[in-house]
Amino acid sequence: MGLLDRLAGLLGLKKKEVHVLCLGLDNSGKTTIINKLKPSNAQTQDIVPTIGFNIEKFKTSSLSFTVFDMSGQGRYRNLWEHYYKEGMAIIFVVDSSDKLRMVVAKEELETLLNHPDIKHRRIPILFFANKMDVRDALSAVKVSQMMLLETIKDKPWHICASDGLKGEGLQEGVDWLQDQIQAMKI
Ligand SMILES: Nc1nc2c(ncn2[C@@H]2O[C@H](COP(=O)(O)OP(=O)(O)O)[C@@H](O)[C@H]2O)c(=O)[nH]1
Ligand SMILES: [Mg+2]
Repeated sequence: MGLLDRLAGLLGLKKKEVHVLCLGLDNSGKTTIINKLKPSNAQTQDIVPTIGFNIEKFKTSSLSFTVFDMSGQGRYRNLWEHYYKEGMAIIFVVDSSDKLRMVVAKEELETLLNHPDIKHRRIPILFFANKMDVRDALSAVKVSQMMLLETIKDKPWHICASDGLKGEGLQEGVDWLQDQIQAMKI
């Protein structure tokens, strides 16, 4: 059973589909986290093997996920921005152990929040302060300060410390996201 089974089941009853975007820099732990979350009945869709732009897609009866790296000096930006419109919830993964690249992650977040397809929508954003197991990793509070999350006023957001390898912290995040999606009354 994946951690999302309960959420997928709940939405399946309503016959609704929710599209979740999972974003973050490469190496932040997106693939690891998503694999932990994947419901047992998930079907992997077209994994586009574009060189330098890695996108993963999978789908259950009621949830569909698109996962991609916001890296590559924006070279692939127009490819990934294409997916913003359909996103109804965002999971943004940050590597808490990589202080240098957190500045880049912060800039990518800023660009995301200012995008016309995101800016005026109340999309819930779940942040994972991932790799909390690494020595010297920043705490979720510190990550939230570095990423200037308090400046996000017009969207519900939440941050959880996570260990993608062990799966720790993921359920708390998914529970929050589930509440947000339920509140969306879709
Ligand atoms: N120590 C530690 N390593 C992690 C964690 N999550 C992912 N990793 C490792 O970080 C690397 C990048 O992970 P991956 O999921 O491929 O990142 P992606 O590029 O964002 O999809 C891999 O070697 C993972 O095993 C974590 O919570 N703690
Ligand atoms: Mg990946």
